[in-house]
Amino acid sequence: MVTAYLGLGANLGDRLAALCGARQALNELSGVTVAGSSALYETVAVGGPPGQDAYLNAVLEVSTNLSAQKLLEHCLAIEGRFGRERLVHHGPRTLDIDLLFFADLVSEDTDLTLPHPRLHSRAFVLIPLRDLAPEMVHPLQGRTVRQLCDELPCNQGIKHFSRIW
Ligand code: PH2
Ligand code: MG
Ligand code: MG
Repeated sequence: MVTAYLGLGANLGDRLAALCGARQALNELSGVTVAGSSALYETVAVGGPPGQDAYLNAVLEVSTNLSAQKLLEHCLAIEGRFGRERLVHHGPRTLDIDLLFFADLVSEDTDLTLPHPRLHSRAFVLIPLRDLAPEMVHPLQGRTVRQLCDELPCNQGIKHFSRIW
């Protein structure tokens, strides 16, 4: 069994239903158990077209005996079930599920870069990740999630939304 961390985000449609539904769908996969959930955060959209609605973001910890590639395939399929369309780069989305860490695996596959290539600079990922894994060391940055959070420029539009979901 391997511990992996998944970043969830939605800024289109019923955001809370999408995040809750994604967590349930992940837990129902054979070979995947959801072992922890961060709080929910409402976050200002980073990148993409201007004027987008705010995101709900969260991070899940999963235990899995699947490969990183298989887990990614399941994540993409679940995004599809929740109506994900890929029209505009960083455009609004009903559900995004990103592989952040897969144990301490480092991979530069074109379709699966691990750790997620932007996680160390994104407050909307690091702050929920810190709820679950503050002492996890980023294998390329050589710093803990807590340290990476402390190095972020001041609060980049991240609001605590709810602990329970
Ligand atoms: N995801 C993106 C681009 N921008 N901004 C926020 N606040 N939250 C996200 O999850 C997010 C984003 C690409 O996946
Ligand atoms: Mg993403
Ligand atoms: Mg994605």
